[in-house]
Amino acid sequence: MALALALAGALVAGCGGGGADGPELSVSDAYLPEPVNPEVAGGFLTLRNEGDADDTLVSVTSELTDTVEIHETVDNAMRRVDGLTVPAGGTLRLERGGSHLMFLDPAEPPVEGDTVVVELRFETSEPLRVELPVTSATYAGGDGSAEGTEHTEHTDQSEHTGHSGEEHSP
Ligand SMILES: [Cu+2]
Repeated sequence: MALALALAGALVAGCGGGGADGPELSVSDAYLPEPVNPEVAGGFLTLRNEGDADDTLVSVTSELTDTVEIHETVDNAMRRVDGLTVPAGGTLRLERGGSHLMFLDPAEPPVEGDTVVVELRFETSEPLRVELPVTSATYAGGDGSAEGTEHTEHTDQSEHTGHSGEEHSP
C-alpha cells in the first residue's frame, strides 16, 4: 500500500505537476436505498473536484460485498465502466437513472437505517472513505435535485405545518 502510494506520487510528479495543484475531491449526498432485490443494491453520491486537475474514480471496495462495480446508464440500460471522470472544477453525480455504484450479492442485504461504508479509489487522489446511509427504497436524493417526484404522497398525514389553506399547488 505504501509502495503503491509512493509510485502514484512519483507518476504525478513526472507529469510536471508542482506540489500544490492536482485534484481536490469531496463527497456529498451519499446514500444507498434499501434494495428491493436483495441481490443487488445501488449506491449514489456526488463527488466535487475543487482542484485544477481531473481525476477518475477507478474502483470501489466495501465491507458489504467483494463485488462493487461502477455503472453508467445509457438508454435505460446500465453497463459496467472502468472509471468515471471527476472533472477539474466540476462535479460527478451518481444518481438514480444515471451512473451509480453497484453492489452485487451483499452478504446481508442492507436495511433502512444501516450504514454502508465504502472506500472510493482514484487514479490520482488518495482513497476516500465514505459512509452511505441506507434510506427507504424510494428515496431519490437530498434537497435540490428536482427529480424526486414520487415522494409527494406521504406528506398528507405527516406534515400539517403550512395548513392555512389558500394555496394548493398541484
Ligand atoms: Cu448498475
